[in-house]
Order: sequence, then C-alpha cells, then structure tokens
Amino acid sequence: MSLTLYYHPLSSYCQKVLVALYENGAPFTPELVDLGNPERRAEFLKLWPVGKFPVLRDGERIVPESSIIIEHLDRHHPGPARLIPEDAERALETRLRDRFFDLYIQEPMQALVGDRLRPLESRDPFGVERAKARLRTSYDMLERDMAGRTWAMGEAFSLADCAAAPALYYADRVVPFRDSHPAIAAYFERLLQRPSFARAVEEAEPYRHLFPG
Ligand SMILES: N[C@@H](CCC(=O)N[C@@H](CS)C(=O)NCC(=O)O)C(=O)O
Repeated sequence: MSLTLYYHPLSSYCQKVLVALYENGAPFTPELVDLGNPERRAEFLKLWPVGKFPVLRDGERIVPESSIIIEHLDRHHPGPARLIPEDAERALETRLRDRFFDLYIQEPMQALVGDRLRPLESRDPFGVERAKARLRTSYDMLERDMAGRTWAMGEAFSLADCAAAPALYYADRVVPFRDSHPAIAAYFERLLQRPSFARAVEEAEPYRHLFPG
C-alpha cells in the first residue's frame, strides 16, 4: 500500500513521525497541509476532524496520532530500524518514555509557544508559569535518566527518541536546558547528529521564521 503523510515540516509531532520514516526507510508521499488555507483545512478535517497533524494514509486506512503512526509503520512497514522492541517489557518501557516526551515535554512546550502566539490581552501568565515548572521537573527527571545512556532506551534508537528529538529541540527554545542539564545537552547533541533528525530539521528551515520568538 502507498503511504501519504499529511504534515507540516515545522510541526514537532510531524517531525517525530518524519524521524521514524527516515529511520525506517519506508517510501511515502509528503503532503504539506496549510491549516491557514480554508480549503486545505476543510479537506484535512475530512480525514481527521480533530484537525491535528500528522496523519498517515495507508491505502484506505487513515492513521492519526504520531505514536500510533510509528507503531503502525513498525508493524506494517518494518524497515531496518525496529522502533518498538520485540520484548514486551521493553516495549512497555519504550511507550512510557514516548508518553513522557509527549505529555511532559511537548505539551508544556506547546503551551508556552501557544501563549506567545496569542494577542497580549489573552495571554495566561499563570498557565505559563505552570508550564515552565512542568518543563523544569521533566528536565530534572530526564537528566537523572539519561546519565550513562546513549539513547532513551539505552543502546537502541527507538520510538522514544523519535518523540524526544523535536520535543527537546523546541523546549530548549522556550526553557533552555543546555547550561543546566549536561546529560540532556549531550543526548540532544546526539539527536541533532542523527541523520534522520538532522534531515527533518533541515527541511523545516524554510519555515523557521514562523516560530514565535
Ligand atoms: N497527540 C497528537 C498531537 C498533534 C499536534 O498537537 N499537532 C499540532 C502540530 S505539532 C497541530 O496539529 N496543531 C494544529 C492545531 O492544533 O490546530 C499527536 O501525537 O500526533
């Protein structure tokens, strides 16, 4: 079945899936979605009314949600890189780490970026402080966790690293960690050098000016 990825190159969750696709080597057609264009938005909402990307089309099947897309690729289009370990316990641990990056790094990062995009009178200083505190707690947890590890699950690159790379990339722009958290900084450097993520970052470059601040 042919694969189409509905995405935007600047989007952190889309980059998470791009990293998986580039690791896996599965051929796919990229379909850039401009949510600011009413026609394109309406077409996209027919696929996934929630209106969030990435969304993968695999033949007739529509697969939303970045983690589920990566699971789908691993199961139905396995490539050289298996991103979910075979071992059930390690698979569970990998999914937990994926959830950690999505819920406790991406989510507060998105709240902070979203606040910058609001008109001044609609900003939410309380929400901003709460999101910053959540990020600092997550950094402290991750700093302890990454000591002595190459990737989030140890030696094998996994789903959790796909989630980590764009989450940390943008989180560092809103609450910098490189001076305060050396183990995360070293991990992030490895992620930046990883060809799959380096490619996603390079492809986002023409849109970088759209990132606030
Ligand atoms: N849980 C979703 C989150 C996806 C998400 O938040 N995507 C953002 C871009 S990074 C989006 O579509 N934003 C547009 C909007 O909310 O209107 C996933 O893992 O795919």
